Parts: sequence; C-alpha cells; structure tokens
Amino acid sequence: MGKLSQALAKLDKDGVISTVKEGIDANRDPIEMIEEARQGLETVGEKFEKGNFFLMELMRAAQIFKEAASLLNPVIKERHGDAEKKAKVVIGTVAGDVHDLGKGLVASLLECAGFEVIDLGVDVSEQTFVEKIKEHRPKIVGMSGLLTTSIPVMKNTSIAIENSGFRGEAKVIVGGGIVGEVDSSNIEVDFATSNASEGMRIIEEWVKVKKSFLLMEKAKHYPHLINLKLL
Ligand code: B12
Repeated sequence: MGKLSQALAKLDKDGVISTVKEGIDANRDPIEMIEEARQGLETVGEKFEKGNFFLMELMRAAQIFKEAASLLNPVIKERHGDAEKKAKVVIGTVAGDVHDLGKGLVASLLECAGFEVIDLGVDVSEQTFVEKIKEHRPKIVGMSGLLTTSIPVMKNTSIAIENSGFRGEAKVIVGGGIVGEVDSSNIEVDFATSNASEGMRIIEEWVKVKKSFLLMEKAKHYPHLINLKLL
C-alpha cells in the first residue's frame, strides 16, 4: 500500500493532504493519486465490514477523500483537459444509494475529456433518469452505485429507459465497486466496470464509432462533399 492509501486508511487527514500536495509538486499523475486514495477507502470499507470501523469513520474517510479530490480535480483539468466538445452524458447514482465519490470522479474525467455532463446527483429514481434523458437527449447514460441492492435498481432503470423509447439513442454504462463484477447483459446495460479509466475508454470508443457512422450516412447523401474534403 502506498503512503497515500495508508494515510487514508488511518483517517490521517493531514497525512493525506500533505502527500497529495507533495505529489502535485512532484508532478505525479493526479488520476493515479485518486486511484491510490480509492484503495485507501477500500481498506476503510473492509474495516467497516469487520466491525473495526463504524459509520462515523466511513463518513470521515469520505470527507478526507473529498478534500483530496478537491485539490486534485483542478490538476486533472489542467493536465488532461481537452477543449473539443464531444457529446452529452447524463449521469447519476441510482435510487436508494448515496455513494457519490466515484460518480463525481467519473463526471470530472468526462468534463476534462470534453463531454457535457448533466449530473443528476444521488438517489436518482427511474422516472428522473427517463425525464432527464428526454430533456437532454444524451449519447451516454452513466449510472453509479456501490450497494448490492443497487444492481437490480440499475437493471430496472435501464428497462425504464428502454420502455421510454430513448435507449436507441443512448448507450448505458454502469459502475461502482461490486457493480463492475456483474455481467452487463444480465442487467440490460451496455457495459459495467469498476474502473473509471476503462469506462472512459469505452465511452470514447462509442462516441468515435457513432461519429464515423454519422459521417458514413452523410457521405451516402452528399458524395460531392467528400471530393471537396468537406466531410
Ligand atoms: C465512503 C463510503 C461511504 C460513504 C459515502 C460518502 C459519499 N459521499 O459517497 C457513506 C458513509 C455515506 C456510506 C454509507 C453507506 N455505506 Co458505504 N462505503 C464507503 C466506502 C468506504 C468507499 C466508497 C467510495 O467512495 N470509494 C471511492 C470511489 C472513488 O470508488 P468507487 O465508487 O468504486 O468508484 C470508482 C469505480 O467504481 C468507478 N465508478 C464509480 N461509479 C461509476 C459510474 C460509471 C458510469 C463508471 C463508468 C465508473 C464508475 O470509478 C471510480 C474510480 O475508479 C465503501 C467501501 C468500498 N470498498 O468501496 C463502503 C461501502 C460501499 N458501503 C457499504 C455500506 C453497507 C454502506 C451503508 C449501508 C452503511 C450503513 N449501515 O448505513 C450506507 C449506505 C447508504 C446509502 N443508502 O447509500 C458497503 C456496501 C456493501 C454492499 N455490497 O452492499 C461497502 C462496500 C463497505 C463494506 N465493505 O461493507 N458509505
């Protein structure tokens, strides 16, 4: 375990903040530091599961992680920012679940990569997902959740999106803790992961494929524009 994850696992806020600041000064990759802090949170979760930590400690750990992320987010924007606007993403933590650190991280990474992110917050009902998808017509829908009970909620939300008729326009990706271990086809989504970087790679691929498909469609109708190099 690295210094950062160890400090977080001990709920040593000063240790976490100073290690993050040292890392920033030493030009360490901010995403790698967030990942290390996440590993520290995993240890906190294990301690909670064994009864060595209580809810208070879980909340304290989340608070320390948030402070570390608030120092790292601007650095991520600065180093990984990309001005080109790509597509809309509607993202939220599903109904009954309030875990939002991972969702927040994915939302910032998406913004840095040029996506327009509509963050619905936590404990988001099926109906709200459907309403917001109708309103914003995103290319990507992201659902986050860390509880075992969130898995069937994700499936139901995905079915509600399908029934609303908007599933054809948007790919659905889910993530968060154990959710990444689920077979995506069992919960009627396009992809499941517990790794933000992997999720980003898949989303980027989807958007690229969609763009080239649209270009091919345009090319069918306006072949002369290809000769003029306007497509
Ligand atoms: C911090 C924490 C809390 C905080 C959350 C604060 C907050 N603002 O989010 C608080 C104290 C509120 C909390 C409450 C509870 N928690 Co809690 N919590 C955790 C803990 C320690 C860390 C979670 C975390 O934020 N990790 C850091 C982030 C960055 O990681 P992440 O969410 O996995 O996200 C990464 C990826 O998964 C991915 N990702 C996440 N979302 C998405 C979405 C998309 C689209 C994509 C592509 C990727 C992606 O990207 C991120 C970076 O790679 C975990 C332990 C663990 N092992 O995860 C327990 C844990 C999740 N909690 C647990 C439990 C039981 C609870 C409570 C029920 C406790 C209680 N008795 O009240 C409540 C539930 C409240 C509710 N209704 O939601 C259990 C869940 C067990 C289970 N399988 O159901 C865990 C696993 C602890 C344990 N081992 O027992 N918790």
